[in-house]
Amino acid sequence: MASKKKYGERVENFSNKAARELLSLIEHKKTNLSLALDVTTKREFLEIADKAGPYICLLKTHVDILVDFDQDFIEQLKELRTKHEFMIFEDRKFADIGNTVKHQYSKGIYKISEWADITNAHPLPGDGIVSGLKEVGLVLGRGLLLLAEMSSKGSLATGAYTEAAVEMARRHKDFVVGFIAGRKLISDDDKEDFIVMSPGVGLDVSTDGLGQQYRTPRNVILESGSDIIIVGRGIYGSDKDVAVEAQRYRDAGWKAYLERLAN
Ligand code: S5P
Repeated sequence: MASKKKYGERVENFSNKAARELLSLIEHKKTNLSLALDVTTKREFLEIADKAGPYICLLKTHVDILVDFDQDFIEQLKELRTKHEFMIFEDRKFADIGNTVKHQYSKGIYKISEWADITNAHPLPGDGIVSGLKEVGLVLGRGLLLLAEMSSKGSLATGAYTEAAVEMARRHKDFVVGFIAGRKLISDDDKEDFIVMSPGVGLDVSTDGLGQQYRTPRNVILESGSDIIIVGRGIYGSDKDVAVEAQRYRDAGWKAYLERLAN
């Protein structure tokens, strides 16, 4: 069952700083849209982020695809974050043992923990991955999502694997704030709450030729009980007016949420 609670009412369900901030932001900005900005140059990235900024709650990055990544990119990203009031989610998909991911999260050239409010990890290696990331991120007020399901065709993250991801999250509620999944994974319960973010959202096409599978905001938010729609090429793809499309997805996501509350 989808949650009937407003985003703002769910803040108290979380001790995690990033989760509390995100739910408050969604409530007051009235958007459950996350932009997945997978472009490969700083210039394109910053231009699109500036145009879409007013309509999103969360900007999802893949900083390792930028050909000209540098510290200036991070400074400009932070400026946009303040200007438009969105949070940042580095979609790093950590997948190694705790000791390794700890370094990957805080060190190297990207120093993800310094600027990303939220990041994510595959539960595949077991609890150590969460413990390692938590050692770095919790004191900084960061939050983690576990990839409990994937939107791509043939994904192996199903059934018992997905259930094990939920159990893992339950053991680390201070740091794991939710899931990447196509649907709400736990039944409504006043005592526990997780934020579900769903990628593979598009209004115009159903696939991308490389295994991605698209569903509509209505399907994801209203019918499947997810909380945040993650949209990429549907907004910045070729011939798209970024501001117009961002507004269109923002409106569709919010309408589906309002319908869910009213149902
Ligand atoms: O299962 C997943 C998980 C993620 S995080 N499927 C996904 O597509 N993603 C990410 O969402 C993917 O890495 C990409 O950044 C975004 C979808 O982009 P789009 O252009 O297909 O909307």
